[in-house]
Amino acid sequence: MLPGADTIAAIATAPGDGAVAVLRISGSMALDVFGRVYRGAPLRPRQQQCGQIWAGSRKLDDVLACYFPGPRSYTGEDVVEIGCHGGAYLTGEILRSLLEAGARPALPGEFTQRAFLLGKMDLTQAEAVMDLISAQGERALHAASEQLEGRLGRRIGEVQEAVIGLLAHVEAYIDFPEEDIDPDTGLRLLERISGAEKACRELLATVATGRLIREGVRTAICGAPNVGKSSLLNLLLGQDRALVSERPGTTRDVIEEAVRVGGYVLRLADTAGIREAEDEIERAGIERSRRQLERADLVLEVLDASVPRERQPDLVELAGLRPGQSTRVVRILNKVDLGEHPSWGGEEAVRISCVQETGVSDGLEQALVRVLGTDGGLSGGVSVNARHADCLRRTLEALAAARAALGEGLSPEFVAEELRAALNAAGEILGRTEADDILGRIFSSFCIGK
Ligand SMILES: Nc1nc2c(ncn2[C@@H]2O[C@H](COP(=O)(O)OP(=O)(O)OP(=O)(O)O)[C@@H](O)[C@H]2O)c(=O)[nH]1
Ligand SMILES: [Mg+2]
Repeated sequence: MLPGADTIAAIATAPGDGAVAVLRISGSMALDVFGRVYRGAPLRPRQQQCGQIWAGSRKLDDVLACYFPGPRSYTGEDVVEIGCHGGAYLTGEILRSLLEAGARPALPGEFTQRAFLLGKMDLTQAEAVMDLISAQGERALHAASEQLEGRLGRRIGEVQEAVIGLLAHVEAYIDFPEEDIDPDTGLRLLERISGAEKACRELLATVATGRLIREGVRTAICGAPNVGKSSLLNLLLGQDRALVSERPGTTRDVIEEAVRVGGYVLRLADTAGIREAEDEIERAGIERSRRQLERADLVLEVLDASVPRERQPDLVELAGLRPGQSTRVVRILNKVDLGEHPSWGGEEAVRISCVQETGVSDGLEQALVRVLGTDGGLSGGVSVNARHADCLRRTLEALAAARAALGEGLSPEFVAEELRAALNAAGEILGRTEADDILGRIFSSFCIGK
């Protein structure tokens, strides 16, 4: 449905009781709907006014209300926001009175959808609104606010501009069929295609980091029995969550908890110590450890520093974890309070003691940030999600095809077709395709009479 066709209303704050709550009305009838339930100081644009909400002859609440005339509002339509007391029943009653006054209940995300449809934001910014709301850690918040601010949109816009420029050139040759693309121009076009490909590749390289930031880092605490895995989980959590005992084989089931470290959210999984177990239940637990290990983004490999190195199998020996696979591994030597066995000398590892609570904030957390923060992309404040990555891959395929067509000396129509496909795929990221307005852009910006 087109924006403006009807007026929507919803409770904008989280369900439940709170000091205050906010309801929102958006649409061409927003002011009328509100006027039917409101008695108080007349609303003036972007100024809060005091008044009351009434359901017929029943006063519901004293409220503060603010009117944002479109297009200078969140959705781009006329919007009224009502700040009321935050009871779940009360807000429900106010919403009911708004619906009776002619609004319809908003669908999930509909305010933001309208903002997108009315051109207040591109699709990456609309997605960022959701990311911002669901952010659990500092990095997720930072990435979402950068995206909301339009950083990713601008990078995609630059790719689009480059492709539109290329297309303009190629289309000019189509208009003069007697001319082939001369080799010099061909070379310059190839270079510009490579430039656009490079920009896409750089963005695509941020997808792994983007997922870690948005969804949290799946982190498995693994190692041999009794090395202190559960103790480490408890220490990171700041509470006695997992059972700890001096008996090897204590943990059987996987225990999962989330913790914030260095701005990341780690989804920690404490696992059963891996060894050749006789006991069937322990074997089942160890099987689960292996599964956690396989799907983890990050493995905290715990070893016992007080035991000679040759008697402490590492994860490669224990579980066949091959170094160099994409999983990041942080090696931890625990129990340094018992004295580190000389055979560990020179071993690159984070040294901690779960009993004395040393080495975590100064050593482990820094190591985690180092290993998680090494992916590119974060520095530019941009990281793409899976949807963006899919569009970028298709953009790259089309650009490669355009490059091949140009290189093989195919007619300009073929090159133009691939470039248009690239433009559409990149445009999907922003929720729009530029195909329709290419012509206008070409003739206004490109001098055809060379
Ligand atoms: N001295 C010392 N003992 C520790 C340290 N960390 C853990 N322990 C002890 O080591 C024993 C095993 O600790 P857990 O945390 O249960 O070890 P785990 O790796 O989870 O063991 P499983 O679940 O059996 O695989 C317990 O008696 C802990 O108190 C440490 O830093 N120093
Ligand atoms: Mg344990």
